[in-house]
Amino acid sequence: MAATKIITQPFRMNSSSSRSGDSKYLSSFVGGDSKLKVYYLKNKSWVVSYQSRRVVAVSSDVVKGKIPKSSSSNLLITKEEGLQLYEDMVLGRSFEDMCAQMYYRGKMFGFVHLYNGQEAVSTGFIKLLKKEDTVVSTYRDHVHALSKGVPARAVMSELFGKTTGCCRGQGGSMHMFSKEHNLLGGFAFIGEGIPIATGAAFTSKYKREVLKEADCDHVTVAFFGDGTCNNGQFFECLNMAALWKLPIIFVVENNLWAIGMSHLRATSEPQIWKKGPAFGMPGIHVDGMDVLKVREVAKEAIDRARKGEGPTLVECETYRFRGHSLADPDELRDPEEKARYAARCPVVALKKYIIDNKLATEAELKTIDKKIDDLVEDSVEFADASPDPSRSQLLENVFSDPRGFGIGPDGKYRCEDPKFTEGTAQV
Ligand SMILES: Cc1ncc(C[n+]2csc(CCOP(=O)(O)OP(=O)(O)O)c2C)c(N)n1
Ligand SMILES: [Mg+2]
Repeated sequence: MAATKIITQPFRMNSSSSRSGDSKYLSSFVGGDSKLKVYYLKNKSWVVSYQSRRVVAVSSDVVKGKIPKSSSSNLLITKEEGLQLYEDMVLGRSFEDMCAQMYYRGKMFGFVHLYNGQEAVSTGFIKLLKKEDTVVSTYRDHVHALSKGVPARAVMSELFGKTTGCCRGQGGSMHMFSKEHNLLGGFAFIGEGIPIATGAAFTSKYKREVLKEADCDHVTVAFFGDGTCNNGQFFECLNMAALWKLPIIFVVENNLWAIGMSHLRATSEPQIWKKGPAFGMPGIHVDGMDVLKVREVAKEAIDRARKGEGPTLVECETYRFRGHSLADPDELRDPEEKARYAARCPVVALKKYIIDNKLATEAELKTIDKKIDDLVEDSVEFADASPDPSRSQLLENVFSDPRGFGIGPDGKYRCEDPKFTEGTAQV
């Protein structure tokens, strides 16, 4: 029997804190081939065969090689594409800056998590999707919703808790949802969206292969953070997606922090992309502060999924420019680290690329800035002027015991009783 070690002293973990802030660890990569042992049933007995299968793992260096340096005829994006990407990223940034203002003015309730700094990931992926494709987000979801086409008015109203919000004001910041735009949330629990996304991808495959809807080539993109990758649902879903070759892209927004926990202290193998090949799918690391690199990687992953070649895991190295939520004073992170990533602002980088390559002029970009400023301002005015939900809406779309909390003995909703909310917050 093994000896039991009795720990009498407080146990201090070797926290590898010396790795904190070192982003070089993410730059190396490996790749290769592996043989897949496949068992199949033939004449009632099991037969083994070996299939050669490529397990791809690349880093952003591969993408870097594809980005032409000078010739404008050789650019990765057209003028129209460049302006579309720029507009979407400026929308994300301006909208979130406005959210901060409105939150501190008391217009929003509960936690509000902003996306500043991470825009290249949302824009790089979602702007390549069709309307029928599905996006699944996290609690940091406003910008994903905007990129997917949910109108700024509907997102802002949702944040204000108004009836004109995309969930009639019942979801709030962490629960953006739009059936019309195939945005399946918004989830407060970390990792909660990953199985939903896997299910959505399964639906597409089922429609195509079982229901014979030949034109159903829809893909799903699931976004989630580095901290979430230590959650079991991540591993379970990688397994299922690879096993069933589902049309899904798992996009890790590795901003190096999970609230106040450094990714490097929390994760035994911090190179998350390596977990793709471990499950038999490509794993890719990309510079998530560069929308053009993200877009190149996204194109390949989406194309693979659409062609029925299965899932991809993409790790985007990014950074959030604000605290975890607007309630976080953000005093834990090293100012030097913050300054290093601030210097790589994805919006500024794209603007420079567009100007340097003469895709558009400063004046053209300013016109977009102005258009977005007006749009965001309009969304606030609209949300502010919109009505609050009625009290009865509180108990709509919930499962409730008719004889219990929801409906009184008189058969009416208890919340219709003016005394219902007495002593609680005004609703
Ligand atoms: C199941 C669950 N456990 C814990 C939490 C508390 N929590 C909220 S955010 C967060 C950190 C998530 O970090 P990451 O996945 O890196 O996403 P980021 O906030 O950096 O975008 C945790 C642990 C939660 N929301 N859900
Ligand atoms: Mg994180």
